[in-house]
Amino acid sequence: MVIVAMLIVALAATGASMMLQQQDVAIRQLEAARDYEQARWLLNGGAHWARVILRADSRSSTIDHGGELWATGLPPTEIEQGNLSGAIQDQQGLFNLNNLVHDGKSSARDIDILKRLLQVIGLRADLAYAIADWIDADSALQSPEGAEDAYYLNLATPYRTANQPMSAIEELLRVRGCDGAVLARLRQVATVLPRRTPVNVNMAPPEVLVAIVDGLTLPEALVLVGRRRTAPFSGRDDFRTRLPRTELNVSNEDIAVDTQFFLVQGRARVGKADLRMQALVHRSGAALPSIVWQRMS
Ligand SMILES: [Ca+2]
Ligand SMILES: [Ca+2]
Repeated sequence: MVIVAMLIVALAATGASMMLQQQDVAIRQLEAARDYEQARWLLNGGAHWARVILRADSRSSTIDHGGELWATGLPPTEIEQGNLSGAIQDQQGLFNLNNLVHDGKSSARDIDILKRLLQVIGLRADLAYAIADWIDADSALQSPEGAEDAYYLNLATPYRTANQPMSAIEELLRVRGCDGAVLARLRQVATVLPRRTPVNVNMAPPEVLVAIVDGLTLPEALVLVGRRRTAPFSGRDDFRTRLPRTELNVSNEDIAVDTQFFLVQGRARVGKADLRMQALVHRSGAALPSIVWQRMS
């Protein structure tokens, strides 16, 4: 009788503790979901805020440079139960890899720009051919260093050439000769945008200036970058006249002093949720910039 009573008490105790445990998990799951939702809500608000700032900028200036309000970023800001931080990054100081191909055809002039860029950052210049082949619509090699289906279909894990504009710079990892180290280096000077873009000479790192102005040296580019801090380039002609030597020239279609594509990055920490957001936004005229794509992770 005593043993039976003890068994009943033990079972009841186990059942009760199990119930309590399940309730605890459910509450924690609810809390985590609530934190996640709040973080997501904050990041969406942050993306909207960034677009409003960019619209205000377009109404107050016709050029874009690193000294403007949008470029200052949002340092980690305390909010209820967490913090929010973010930044708006210009994308047109970078070389747009999709510029390599116009209407499906490789552009020799843009391949030369990328070759100079690869060289100045210490990578093999002939990678440019494989990248152009990856994007151009045809299956003909740009040069023996290029790569099309014949190369990729012979790999241990075969795949086909994209033969279309890149949608993310990480695609480089599939291109012949590109690995994680190459991608990390190229990220600092190159990007992938949905259409052809000129380089904003007010935002370009010195290496990109060297690439677009044939013959410009890296020390000369560093001087230009130093001077534009106090006196940003007001137009294409201003940039051209401030080049250090008269024989240096650059095509109008390769340069700009303003930016239309920006990357908005944000991070929200609420309770146990730690969420990051990236969005590519396109600003055209004085309208609220549109979101080209947005990712949360
Ligand atoms: Ca501006
Ligand atoms: Ca191709």
